[in-house]
Amino acid sequence: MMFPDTILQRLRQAQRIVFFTGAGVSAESGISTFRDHADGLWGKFDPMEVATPFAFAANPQKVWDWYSQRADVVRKAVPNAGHRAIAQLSPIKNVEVITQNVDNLHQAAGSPSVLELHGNLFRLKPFFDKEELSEGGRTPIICPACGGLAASDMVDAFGCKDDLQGIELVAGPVPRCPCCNTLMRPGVVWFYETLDNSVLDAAEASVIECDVLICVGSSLEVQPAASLPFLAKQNGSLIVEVNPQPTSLSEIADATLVGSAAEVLPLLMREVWGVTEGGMP
Ligand code: BV8
Repeated sequence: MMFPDTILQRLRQAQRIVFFTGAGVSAESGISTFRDHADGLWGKFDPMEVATPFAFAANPQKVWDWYSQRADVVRKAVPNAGHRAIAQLSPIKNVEVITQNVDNLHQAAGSPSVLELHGNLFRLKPFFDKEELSEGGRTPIICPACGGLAASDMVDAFGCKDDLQGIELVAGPVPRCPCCNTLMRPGVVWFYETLDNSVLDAAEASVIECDVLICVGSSLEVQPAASLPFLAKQNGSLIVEVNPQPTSLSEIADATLVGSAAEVLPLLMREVWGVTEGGMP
């Protein structure tokens, strides 16, 4: 058995279960993680050059190229047994997925409730560079197509969201909104950008109320996301960690399952809740 009886009991009785996930849950789908061992993304690229609004303002094409290459990898990826195991628990328990990942794989696996703390690769949005607009005191207005703030003399007042059809995160010149000419960017949260308050508030409420938080595949290095599992612990949740490596959470976790998401999560589902690949106990 994976757990002492006391913990097994609490897991089986739990009604509200949060899965807090990081890049490690998608590693076995062929998507690079950021910080672990040499082939992590931040071992090859400087996040300050590809994952901040300043980097995009300075060189939008370089940032767009980096993200469109990542998007190509994600488009070819499929959910692994770890994503599927989490999705299979949803029909029998109140499960919330809170992810730092931007790859849409939890949704693709069938998880019905996913909070994306750092946005989503495939949701583009307008880039608004305040400096651009302040020159010459042009009055900004909200673009009717992309919702960005655009200089009044640059907006097609008859524009609409449909005009953005076909604009995707693919290799090529950085696209612009056809109605206001604003550059488009990936809908992810970069360093030095605040998370969407409504998403963060929902995530905090969820971890405070949950009976169990299962932390899968995160180094817990990035704030404010990394504080959430600790907030759950402070509020009396049972904490289980799934990771081949120890993290700062390991010291306070009630159980640490050393191993990969695709190996451990199906075992966890079967042993604790009797859920198998077929999805039913
Ligand atoms: C912000 C973009 C306010 C999307 C990313 C304190 C409080 C507040 C802010 C800060 C603070 N201290 C510092 C900051 C600033 C900064 C920060 O946290 N910096 C850190 C690095 C020091 N935070 C921010 O800027 C955040 N915004 O706070 O706004 C503000 C405003 C202005 C000025 C200051 C503050 C925004 C953070 C979001 C950044 N965006 N990415 C994208 O391109 O993907 S971060 C990036 O890291 C990804 O989103 C990623 O999801 C995230 C976290 O990484 P992990 O998911 O944990 O992945 P990692 O590779 O690190 O670890 C993988 C783990 O998996 C490992 O443990 C490994 O052992 C394990 N593993 C490997 N294989 C497997 C496995 N596990 C299971 N199975 C396997 N097979």
